[in-house]
Amino acid sequence: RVAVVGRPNVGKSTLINRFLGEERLVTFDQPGTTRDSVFVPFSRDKHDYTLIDTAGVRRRARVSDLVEKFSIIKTLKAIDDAHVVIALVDAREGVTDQDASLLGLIVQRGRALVLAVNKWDGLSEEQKEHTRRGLELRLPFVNFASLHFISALHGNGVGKLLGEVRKAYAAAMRDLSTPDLTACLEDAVGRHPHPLVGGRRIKLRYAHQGGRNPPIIVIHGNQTAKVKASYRRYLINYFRKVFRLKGTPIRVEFRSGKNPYAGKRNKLTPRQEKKRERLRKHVKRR
Ligand SMILES: Nc1nc2c(ncn2[C@@H]2O[C@H](COP(=O)(O)OP(=O)(O)OP(=O)(O)O)[C@@H](O)[C@H]2O)c(=O)[nH]1
Ligand SMILES: [Mg+2]
Repeated sequence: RVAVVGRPNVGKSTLINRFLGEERLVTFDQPGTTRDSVFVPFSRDKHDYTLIDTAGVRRRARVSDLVEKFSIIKTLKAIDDAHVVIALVDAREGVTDQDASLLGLIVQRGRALVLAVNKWDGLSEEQKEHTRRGLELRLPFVNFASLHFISALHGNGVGKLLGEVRKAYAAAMRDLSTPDLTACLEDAVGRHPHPLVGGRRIKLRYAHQGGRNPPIIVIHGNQTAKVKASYRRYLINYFRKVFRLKGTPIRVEFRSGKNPYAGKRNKLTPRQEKKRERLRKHVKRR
């Protein structure tokens, strides 16, 4: 399932029509043309997709009417329902606050992402430059996604998108083995150890996969609560490079201690205490 999202009028329905090769969805030069998520089954090169056309999302503060509020909830649900999101940015408007907050949401939800700047046709060099700078300055946090400059209306650049969607999907669903992850972790730490914290070393011992879509990498060690944010980013980038995880967010979680209960006595509930007492008596009697 592939959700196409972006601000109103950015060209979401036009893009899906372009994939289909026919004018199936209503498009119109006015924001708010699509009000509800539309699921469109579609096959290309022996792969089956469900494309989800969504209502455009604008900033919450501006949303007054109720129909539109429901549209936004439906779009957020489409993001959750999708495996991969194609996010569109309007080249004529440049990168706006709404784009940044919508992309923030997609990353927060852990969705695989393909980013496309639409309406790239007939732009002046200044407009292009302005949009490029906007991407660099305002959207550095989605640099894990592949970026495309397209024209949904004329079809330029559209052909590559589905291949990138498949790659992002494969990355999001990858199985990573514990030995491979641990070797990669050792490598990363060997090259660039975590700085001492209060004169003590943080040990990162091994890593295993804790989930898919997005990949979650669980790292075990000691004092892991003190791992710095910058070091987490370093590790994420390292894993991303080694395992070629393009197009998907990656989560890294830390756990301290081999077994958090080791050496601790299990504290019983009053009920369990009573049961144990009963058992003891029973054993004594015999
Ligand atoms: N020049 C140009 N116009 C485009 C392009 N893609 C879409 N448009 C035009 O932009 C307008 C809006 O397109 P839609 O596909 O309806 O946009 P949408 O994102 O579905 O809009 P909502 O459903 O309102 O959220 C239409 O007039 C399209 O013809 C493009 O690549 N270049
Ligand atoms: Mg639409």
